[in-house]
Amino acid sequence: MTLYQPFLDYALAVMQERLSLQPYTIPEGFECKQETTGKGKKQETIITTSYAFKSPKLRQIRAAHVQGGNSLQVLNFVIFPQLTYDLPFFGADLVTLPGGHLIALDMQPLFHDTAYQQQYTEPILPIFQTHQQHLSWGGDFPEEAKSFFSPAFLWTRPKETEVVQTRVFEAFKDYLEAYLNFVEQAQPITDSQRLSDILQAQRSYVRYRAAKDPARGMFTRFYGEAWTEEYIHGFLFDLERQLVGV
Ligand code: DBV
Repeated sequence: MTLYQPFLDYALAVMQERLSLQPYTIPEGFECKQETTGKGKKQETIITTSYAFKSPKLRQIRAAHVQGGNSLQVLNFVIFPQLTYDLPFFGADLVTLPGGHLIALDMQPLFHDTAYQQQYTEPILPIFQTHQQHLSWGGDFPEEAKSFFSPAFLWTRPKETEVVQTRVFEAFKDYLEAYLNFVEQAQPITDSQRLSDILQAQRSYVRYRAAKDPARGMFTRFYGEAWTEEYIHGFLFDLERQLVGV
C-alpha cells in the first residue's frame, strides 16, 4: 500500500494544470534510492523517490516520497518561492511510521506582522477551520519550530488510516489549491529592504529545516550518513548551495 501516492498524483496534476512547470535538476544519485534492510520475514525494501520542478514564481517545488511497506510511508512536499516574492512556503509533512500517522500541513510564513497575516493567513482560515474540526491537534512539537508555522497550521496524528485517505486528503487538496491562488496573485517585490528581509527569512527557514530535519535518523539508518547529508543539503533544503552557486 502506498498511502500517499494519490496525494502526489493530485499535486502533480493540479500543478501541471495551473503552473508553467519546468524541470528542476535533481542531483545525480538522488532521483531514486532503494535499500533492503532487515533479515528473513522482517525484510523490507525502502524506496525513496524524488520529484522536482520550478515555475516562474517558484524557485523549487520538490517532493520526497518514501515507501517501505504498510508501516513506513512518507510524503514530504515543500514549495520554495523565488526570492523576489513574499509568498509563504507550502509545507506538507505526511508521515506514517509503526507508531502511527503524523500530519503537518501549512503555508509557512516568512513574516508574522498583521499585514502579512491578512494577506496569507486570513484567506485560508475558513479552510483550516473546516478541516481542523475533524482533525484534533497533534500535541507538542518543538518550541523552536513555532515561528515557522502560521495560525492555520494543521497538525494532527490520526488514529485511522481512513482519516488520512479522506479528511487529510481533502485538506491537502484545499491547501494546495489555495496556495496556487496565492501564487497566481503574487506580484514581484522590488523594494530593496523587503527583498533583503525575504532573503533572510528564507535562509533562516531552510537552515532550520536542514539542521533539524526529523527524517535525518531514518535516512541515515537506511542509506548511510554521506548520502543523507548530501540529500538534505544538496536537494531537500538546497537554498544555501544555490546561493553560492555550487
Ligand atoms: N520531514 C522532513 C523531511 C522528511 C520528513 C524532508 C523526507 O522535513 C519526515 C522526509 N517528519 C518526517 C519523519 C518524521 C517527521 C516528524 C520521518 C518522524 C520522525 C520520528 O518520529 O522519528 C513537521 N515533522 C515531524 C514532526 C514535526 C514535523 C513537528 C515531529 C518531530 C518531533 O516530534 O520532533 N515540518 C516538520 C517540521 C517543520 C515542518 C519540524 C518545521 C518547519 O515544516
